[in-house]
Order: sequence, then C-alpha cells, then structure tokens
Amino acid sequence: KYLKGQTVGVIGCPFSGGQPRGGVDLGPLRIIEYGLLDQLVDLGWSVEFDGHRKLDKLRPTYDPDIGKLKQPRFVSKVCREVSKTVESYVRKGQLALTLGGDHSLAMGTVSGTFAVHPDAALIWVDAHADINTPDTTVSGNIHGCPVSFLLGIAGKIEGFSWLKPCLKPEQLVYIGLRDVDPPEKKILRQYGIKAFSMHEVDKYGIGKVMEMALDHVCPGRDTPIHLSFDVDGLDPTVAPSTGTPVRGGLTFREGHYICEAISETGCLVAVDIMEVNPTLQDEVSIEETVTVGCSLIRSCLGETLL
Ligand code: 4U7
Ligand code: MN
Ligand code: MN
Ligand code: MN
Repeated sequence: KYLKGQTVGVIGCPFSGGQPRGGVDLGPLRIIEYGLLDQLVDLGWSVEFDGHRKLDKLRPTYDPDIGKLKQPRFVSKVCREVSKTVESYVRKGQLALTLGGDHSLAMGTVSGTFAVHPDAALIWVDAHADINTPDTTVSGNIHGCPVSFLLGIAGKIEGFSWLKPCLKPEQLVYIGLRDVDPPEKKILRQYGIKAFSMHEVDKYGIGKVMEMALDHVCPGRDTPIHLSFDVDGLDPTVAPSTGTPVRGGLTFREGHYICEAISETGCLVAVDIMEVNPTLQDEVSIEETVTVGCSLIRSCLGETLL
C-alpha cells in the first residue's frame, strides 16, 4: 500500500554507544555475512544495500555525561544521521530495514519514518519499554530511553534539538514486555499507552494479541507501520546473544507470528532488528541469534510457511 514496487533498503548500523557492552556493533556485519541479502532476493525483493554506515567517525572527542545520560552527543549524532537515511528510503517508497546495533538507534529510525508518515503506527517488540526519561533512567544507558525522546517527554537535552517529538501515545503499541522499571510503568499508565506484556501473550495467545494490537494502532489495516524489534523480546533460549536478556520471553513462533501478522497487513514501511550481539554466549548461541534475526526479517518481508 505504501511501497513502490518491492525494494528493500538495508541499512547496517554498527553502533553500541547507547549501552556499555561492546559487540552489539558487530550485529549487522554478522547478519549480512549470514546471507540475509541473498535470502531477501530469493523472496522476490530488489535489495539496495546501503552498506555498514561508518558511525564511529561521529564519536565526539569530548562527550561527558549529561545528568545520568551516557555518551549523549555521540548517540544524538548517530541517530540524526540514521534518521536522514531511513527517511530517504521511506520517501522513495522502499521498505527501510535497519540492522542494529543497540536500540538507541530507534530515535533515528522511527523519526525517519515519521518524517514521511506522521500518521504511522509504531509496534515495539521488546522485553523492555525503553521509555525511561533522562530523569527516570537509573543506568543512564540511552538504549533504555528512545521512546521518551520520540514522544517528546524527555525534556530539552543538549544536542537533541534536531529530534522533534513525532510520536503520539496512541500511535504506539508494545508486545512482549516483562522487565519494566517502576517509573516506566508510571509513564505507560499516565499516557495510556497500549502494552501487551508476556502476561497478555499467555492469557490471550499471540493470535488474539496481534489482532488487538493492530486494532489499536492500525484499525482499518491502512496505517503505515514501523516495527522496532529488539531481539531480547524473544526468550533467551531463542535469542541468547543479546546484552540484556530476560527470562520468560516470546517463543520462536510467537516472534515470527508477530512479523507474519504485520506483513499480512501490507502496511509495513520500516523494520528495525536490534540488539543482536555476536560476541555474547557461545558460538552455537550466536548462530541461533543471528539466524533468528534473519528469519524474523524474512517473515516481515512476506515469507510464509506454506
Ligand atoms: B533495550 C533498563 F534498567 N530499563 O533503562 C535501563 F532495566 O533496548 C534496561 O530494551 C534497558 O535492550 C534495556 O537501563 C534497553 C534497565
Ligand atoms: Mn530490550
Ligand atoms: Mn530495546
Ligand atoms: Mn537489550
């Protein structure tokens, strides 16, 4: 509905500045090495590979904390560039596929999509809500904060003035939550943000949850959709190689069902696959995490079981 033809723009974002662990910047490389681009061609897509962006060159020489926020100028500069890139693909009518990298990048990806489609829906799959503000964050890691910046509830932070509030609470839905900080729970309640935690996935099943989630943000099945998928939304037995794993997550099939249901709407305009860290856990776990990342992407791009 919103794409011109079947072209996907693939944007590799080797970035780890939104959190303290190294290795998540190697995620995009491993996903590409695993053969993602050929898989997408086999699915019938034209692939425009944007390459692995040289994001490290954007690191400022001096980047002291702002309040609790760590590496704020670095994160801001990187997200500003990513935003422009995602925007350019979405504007051309191509599906923008961003490979992370840590989830702070979503400030860039989501703002890029919403620059073209201000009425879009954001579906956030994650163990975490990533909605801490600069005031509520305990860790100071910006990958736990992107949603507050997108909503415009983060307050004014030096360097982030390029990032205009673009997301309204009713345009957002969460799936898979199970590790939400107390101040984040308060924000979710305060703004009436729709969230399907693992409790709701258990209670209703993923089929019903997706129906309810889409009814909330995409009621006529004609709203452009941005999917931001943190692989830690999956259970750590399914995606072990990630920086902040939490037990009790989505099964392999539940994760894929989410992508299939979104693909079926024909409304998907942008996808992020975030927080794959191919330096954590053993080689088997790493391969499992990379392969599940690739197969989630294929489901988003229309791969079906039959
Ligand atoms: B991810 C956390 F405190 N909420 O703010 C924080 F639990 O992108 C975790 O979802 C954030 O992986 C996790 O640091 C960010 C913590
Ligand atoms: Mn997470
Ligand atoms: Mn996240
Ligand atoms: Mn994580």
